[in-house]
Amino acid sequence: MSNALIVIDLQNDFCPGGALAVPDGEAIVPGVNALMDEFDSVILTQDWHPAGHSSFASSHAGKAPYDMVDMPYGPQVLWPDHCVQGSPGAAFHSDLDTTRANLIIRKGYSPDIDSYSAFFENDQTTPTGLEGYLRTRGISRLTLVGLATDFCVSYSARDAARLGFSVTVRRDLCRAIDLDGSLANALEGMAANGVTLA
Ligand code: VGL
Ligand code: ZN
Repeated sequence: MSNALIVIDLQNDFCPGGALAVPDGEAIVPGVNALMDEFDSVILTQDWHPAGHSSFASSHAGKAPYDMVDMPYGPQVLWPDHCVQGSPGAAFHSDLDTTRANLIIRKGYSPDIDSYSAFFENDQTTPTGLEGYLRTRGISRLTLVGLATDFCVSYSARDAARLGFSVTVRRDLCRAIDLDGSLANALEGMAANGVTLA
């Protein structure tokens, strides 16, 4: 049974200077690069939204970033425009070692639905295909690192645990947005759902 390192959204827009900067986000890059050699497979995720995506506040008249809206699939935080397909902000941080990656999985490309998790879009049912990739390659143990702890890392970790993978989140190699207690909620939710926080 092999293991994989899943690096979540280590992209320019989530690093200082980016459109949706996660405080201290770029600080994890050297540690993430160094960890890659300990894994059979390295998988990168890339937030990849079309312009005018429904998760952008700019797509909703009268709304501002970090407001909430009700989508058909449930409540959704509205974000600044970020990770627009093909833009410099959507590119991986330039110091991230992408050469070791076996798979790059893009998410959030459907105009009407966001996708925090690397496994399912925010309706919690539309798959990204990552589960099939891991199962067909016999990968059962996952370690997650990246941005942001309380959104894409947490949603991915919980889905992975629910699907039966053995999941560890390296907290020292993640950074959080922390919106209204979202970090505490995410840590509690991951721990309660069988994710190992290391
Ligand atoms: C993320 C908000 C919007 C993340 C992505 O990578 O955690 N957060 N899109
Ligand atoms: Zn996004």
